[in-house]
Amino acid sequence: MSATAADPAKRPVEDLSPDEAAAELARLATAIEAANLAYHGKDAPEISDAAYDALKLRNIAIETRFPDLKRPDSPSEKVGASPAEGFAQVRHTVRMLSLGNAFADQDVTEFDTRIRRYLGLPPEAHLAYTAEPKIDGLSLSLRYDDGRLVSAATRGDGEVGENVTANARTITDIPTRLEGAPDVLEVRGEVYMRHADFAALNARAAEKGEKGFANPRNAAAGSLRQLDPQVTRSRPLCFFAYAWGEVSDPLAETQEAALARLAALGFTVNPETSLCDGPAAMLARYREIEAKRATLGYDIDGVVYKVNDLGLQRRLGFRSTTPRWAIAHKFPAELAWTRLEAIDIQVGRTGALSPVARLQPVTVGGVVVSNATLHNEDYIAGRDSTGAPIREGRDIRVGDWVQVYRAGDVIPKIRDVDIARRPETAEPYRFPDHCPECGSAAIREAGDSVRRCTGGLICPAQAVEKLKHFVSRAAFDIDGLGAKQIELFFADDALPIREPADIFTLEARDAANLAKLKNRDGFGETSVKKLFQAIEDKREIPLRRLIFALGIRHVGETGSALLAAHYGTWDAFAEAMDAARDLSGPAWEDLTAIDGVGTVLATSVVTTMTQEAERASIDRLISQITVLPDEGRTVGDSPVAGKTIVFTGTLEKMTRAEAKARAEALGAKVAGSVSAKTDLLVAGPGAGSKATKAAELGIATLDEDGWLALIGET
Ligand code: 5U1
Repeated sequence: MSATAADPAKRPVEDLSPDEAAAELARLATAIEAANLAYHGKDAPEISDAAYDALKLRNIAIETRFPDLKRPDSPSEKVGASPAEGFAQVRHTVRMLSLGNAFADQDVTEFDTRIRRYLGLPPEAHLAYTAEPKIDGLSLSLRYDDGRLVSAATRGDGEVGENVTANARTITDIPTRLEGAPDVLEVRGEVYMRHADFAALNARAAEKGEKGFANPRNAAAGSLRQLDPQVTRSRPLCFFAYAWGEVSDPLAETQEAALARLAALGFTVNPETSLCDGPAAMLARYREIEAKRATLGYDIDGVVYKVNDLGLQRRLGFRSTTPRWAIAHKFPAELAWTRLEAIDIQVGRTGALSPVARLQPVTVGGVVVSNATLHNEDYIAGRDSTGAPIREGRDIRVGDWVQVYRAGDVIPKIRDVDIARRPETAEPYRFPDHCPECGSAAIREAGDSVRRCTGGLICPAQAVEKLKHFVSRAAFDIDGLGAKQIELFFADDALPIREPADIFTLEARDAANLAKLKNRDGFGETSVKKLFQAIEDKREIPLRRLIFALGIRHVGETGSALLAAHYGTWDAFAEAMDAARDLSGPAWEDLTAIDGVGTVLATSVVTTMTQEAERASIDRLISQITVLPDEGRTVGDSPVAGKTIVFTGTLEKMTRAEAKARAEALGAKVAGSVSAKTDLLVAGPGAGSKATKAAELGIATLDEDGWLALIGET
């Protein structure tokens, strides 16, 4: 008989009765034992890695729900089993944002000024902010449907995180049921470990002869990202709630009241949170929290300010990954001295040669640092890009004692050098003028602070970095084909991926190669099938993603979106780039007239698209895929996507900056003057010559209410 929904082996864990769960745990123990024996004992796996992981995860999920039924021979207690592949992915319904940073007091006053300017508020208007400690932990999003915790996900890249639901359920600060919550509620906050708990955990590890964690943040992250929730349960994790994602009913009208609501629902919110009525009060609060930092009992790395009024937060909206209405005011960087052992050169996807300092390992603010960026050759030589001295002109040499600093999560940097301790034998560093990867000349163009390899596609370092970019999240985003796999395939002579087109011929080449991929390390029949399917799923790709994926220098996500919105289809784009080679022709003029496309971006995209070898490689890719025409930036069906809009006159319901940002977020292009290319004029009171010109040209004109109705904001 085939398995059905009534078969306990197929039923969701939530639906199992205790008797069924006990039977299921027995079946899983036998199946996992058999798989272990085949894998370790006989060296002949009988099931795929993915199937093995599924059995282990199901076993853990049942044990978490029925801890009393855990068997003495529980497979989750066995050591030496194959590590599971990892966590399932969760796509956040509302993106998890990061925060812009302020370091100096002035950055905070400028933050307030920017907000007032954006909202059109005069300096004397009252504008309140919340100030709360920035916890140095791990962001987590908790989803509650009808008051039941249904999912917990790490931040990941903001769009897709890891499913750590079973682990989150073991944290006592995280309620699994809520009374009186909206039907859908995503609560966001930080998982962290208190200093005392961290010290005790490391002491226990030391007693057992195990390696401890470097700091409480690592301990929290390592404990939450455990495949076995029993391990998480044994770790003393805490959680502060400070934000929310999707909600079916608004929580409150202010940040302060929303936090109070979260507290009433059973979450812990930080008791140091307070309301400040402007930058002076914010800075005073920052100093108070900084003074208390050492006595809080947990790590914080700054203070977060948020506009208190949630209506204003909505109006302020977001830049690409950070909200305009919040900022993190970081505590000063942490410093340490160590010896510079070597300078290595890394070659990036655009050929940039980046110097990396290899350091004698040193603890900086609780983290062991052994690498730091040295920026570029001028920085090493002790001058800035204009030739003016930095560090009073002191250069950096291998063998020197250097001062390392790190602030938050950023890559550690070298701040200074101690000339008095310089070994006599230390020589000035000679920056390579040839690529260390392919030997091609590395040249520095006038006005560029970076030296670049001229090897283009023949440079393996550039090619592999380009491929990593190609498969990255904002580009083709191919499941199961990340940076690590790209490196493996790039180095593989039997089934190589050396350029993007190779990804899409992989399955056919594998078939011709007697389907050997499934026998490769790290692959099995199922994972190969999955990979081929994931590649197949991306054979159709929107134009803006494709342009971004090509990894053309100076063409980021915004530039790609502008180009895609302007040209609409791949053929139109490619033809226009060919024609734009003539710098005095109309195609070049049209390209550089796109609002947001400067000559630097334009030169870069035309050069890449018309360089013979690059273009041949791109054409090979195009022959493998289907490029979907552009459909607007974030809202594909927005009526203004791809349209050129001009705003004129006084807007009363939003400022000009807001209107522009809104239109651009919907995929429109906002121009400063009316021309034959204008699709729509939005005219407020006092509109003058632009309205007259639009009327002459027969361009559609709306007032502010009409505009808001058009974009669905009435
Ligand atoms: N206290 C606090 N930390 N923190 C971190 N609030 C806060 N808000 C954040 C982040 C990333 O993000 C908001 C944009 C929701």
